[in-house]
This record gives sequence, structure tokens and C-alpha cells, in this order.
Amino acid sequence: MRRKLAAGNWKMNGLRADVAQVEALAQAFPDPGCDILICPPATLLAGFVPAGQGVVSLGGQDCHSATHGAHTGDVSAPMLADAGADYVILGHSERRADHGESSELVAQKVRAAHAAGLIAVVCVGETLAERDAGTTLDVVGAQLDGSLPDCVTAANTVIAYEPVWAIGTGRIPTLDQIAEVHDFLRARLADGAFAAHADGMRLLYGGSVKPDNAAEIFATANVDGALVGGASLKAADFGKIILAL
Ligand code: G2H
Repeated sequence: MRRKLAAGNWKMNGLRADVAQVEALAQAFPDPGCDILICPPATLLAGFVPAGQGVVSLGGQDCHSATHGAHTGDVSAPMLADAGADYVILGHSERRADHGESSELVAQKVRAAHAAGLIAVVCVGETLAERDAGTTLDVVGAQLDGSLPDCVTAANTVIAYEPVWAIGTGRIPTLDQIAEVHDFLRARLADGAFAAHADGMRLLYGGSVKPDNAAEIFATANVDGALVGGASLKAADFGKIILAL
């Protein structure tokens, strides 16, 4: 049985005063029947750990593939773990687009995350042009294959399907389109080197998940939770999404 995961990706939003959002979540869900994760900017991790009270896990939004060294502006996986993170998002489309991250680099980062004891949330997703060209499954399949190093297990990795055209746009795929990709990802895992972990691996949907569409998305086969951006910034909205899980 896969434990559901509600993951909030705050992206480049949030200040220390927003600790109240994490406190509100921890108070609202003292005994949640799912895993709750907030990935704030790295600057906030250490300050938010006490607010989570062991209920809300914290994660980074990226990490370097090296443990330390001359990489100005970067944060390593051991640093995230040291600051209290349990998870790290890797290969988000905004990283792939804004920073030219390849799946090969994402795989190196996943390996670094696991070495530091972090659970990697690995993102895949097609652009609108790729969907219109009918290549969605080819694209996400190649991203999945290329982004997963051989240390991946169901316990240390979560996959997030995030169609690029649905991110922050209010547009979401149909439930059939979500089901098609999630079924495909599960089958792809079952077919390859991660067959032993395919059934246990959590597959999240991400892209314009809101309180009013979360329940139907979560009812879709092979959807084990969500990676939520904008709607995770307010505890009240994120709480409604958690309740829909
Ligand atoms: C997709 C998602 C969070 P949003 O990037 O990863 O953001 O819910 O704002 O579309």
C-alpha cells in the first residue's frame, strides 16, 4: 500500500514570517493519514523544522551533485539534510528550463540526495509543443529513464508528473490524460531495472492542483498524491488539498 503524499513546492516564495503557515498545518493535521511535505526556499529550512512538529516534513527544491566545494550559490544534499530536510525536489521543469539541467545531471543529483539520506522527488513532464506533437510518452519515458540512477528504490524516490503547460497556468490535463501518463510511468518502472520497486513507488501529479480539483485528481488510478505550487503557499488552501487525499 502506497502512503499518499501531499507535497508543497513554494518555489522562490516565502520569508521567515511564513513559519506560521507550517505551524498551522502541523496543528490542523496532528495525526495525518498521509505524508505532508513543504519545500520552502533553502534559507527557511532550519527555521521551519520546529514548526513542523514531526508532522510536516521539509525538503529542498534542488541540490548540487557534489557534497561541497567551489560552487558559488549552490546548496548540497548534505547541507539540506543538516538543515532538517528529509526530501529534495530534483529535475523540476523550471530547473530544466531555467538552468539547462539534463536528465543525466538530475540522475547525478538523485544519487547525491540518496547518499545524504534524502528522498528524491524526481520531476518529469512534457511541454505543450511535445503534447501537441503526440510525443508525451516518449518525452516522459526518456526523462524517467535518464533521471533515475541505479540506487533508486520505492523508499528513497518519488516521481512527480508535471506537464509543463499545466504549471501555474490554471490549465490541467483531463483525468484520462493524467491516468494515461501515470499508468505509463508505472509500467515503465515495472519493465526496467526498477521492477522490484514499481508497485511501491509513489507517483505524484503536479500542475495547477487546487482545492477544487484535487479530489478528482486523487481519485485517478496510479495517482498517489500531488506536488502543489501556488496553492501550497496558504495553509488553508493546502489543508483542503490534504483533506482531499
Ligand atoms: C508545478 C507546481 C508545483 P503549480 O510546478 O511543482 O506548481 O501548482 O503552481 O502549477
